Amino acid sequence: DTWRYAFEEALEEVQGKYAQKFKEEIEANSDHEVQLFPFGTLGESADTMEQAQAGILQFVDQSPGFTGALIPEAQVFFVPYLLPQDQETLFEFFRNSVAINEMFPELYAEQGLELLTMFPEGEVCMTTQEPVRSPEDLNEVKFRVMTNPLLVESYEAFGAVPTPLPWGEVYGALQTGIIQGQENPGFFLESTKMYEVTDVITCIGHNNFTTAVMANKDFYDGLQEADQLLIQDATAAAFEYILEYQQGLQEESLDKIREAKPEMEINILSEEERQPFMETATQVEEAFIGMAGESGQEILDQLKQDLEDARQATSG
Ligand code: 6CS
Repeated sequence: DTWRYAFEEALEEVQGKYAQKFKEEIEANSDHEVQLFPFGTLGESADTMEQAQAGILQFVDQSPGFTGALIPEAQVFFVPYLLPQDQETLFEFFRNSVAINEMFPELYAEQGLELLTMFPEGEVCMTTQEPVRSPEDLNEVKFRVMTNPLLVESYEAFGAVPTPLPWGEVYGALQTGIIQGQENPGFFLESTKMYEVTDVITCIGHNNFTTAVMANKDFYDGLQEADQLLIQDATAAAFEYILEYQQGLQEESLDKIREAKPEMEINILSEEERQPFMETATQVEEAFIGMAGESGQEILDQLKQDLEDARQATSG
């Protein structure tokens, strides 16, 4: 039989690399076939999520950036400066987080989804037309964010005019000037040629792009135990593969951008310059609790504990 798996990026981008490895593992260890549907083949992220919930797709990769309405708690990944910048700590966190591995699966299950894994895709940087050295520089900048209410809060707190859009509209909206900025991890800025339609990259260390892979729950629950194990093993293998794949990827991607467009301005803000952006974290955290309630608070507390544990484990 054939299992259908959709993701939000191209085949050679991070989600695609993960999906290819998952497919390879499943097919090497069983008679099942996995058919991959990269971004654009089945619509936007909101469309593929509906298809996964309806059981038309067996697997889907959807980022919390688009899961806000469905699972408000998943917006926790948009509290700025929550995730560590240090890659070793970050990976340790994703491997062992109780919030991710035990709490989120229950919330996804309520939406008919079996959460298989979450993984990071790289530090998120802004691309804009003008340099950004402080929140004042974002004043009146129409800044595209994923369709996620907390991300809107966050960019409002950063001083911008947040404009939620699905991914497919971003390049054109920058080109025509409907928006003047957007954010994404380094590899994606390079592969989607954001440097063709913006002139400045600004990294303020506020986030790492998190994504989630899930299965339709009825499909998953209906499988024999051997097939569930097969899926779990393939998930674990692809997870380790994708972390390895990302070693050094951010720097390489920024270098490729410099090569493709030497006049691109790339600014990594100093600790001092980051300060006013960092100060928005409390306010955005409060907004998160407002949106996700008690269960959001529990997730946030656990996540902070998990981050502390990851820091301890990787220190020294
Ligand atoms: O910004 C977005 O909408 C897209 N960014 C990434 C890195 N992956 C998929 C998502 O749709």
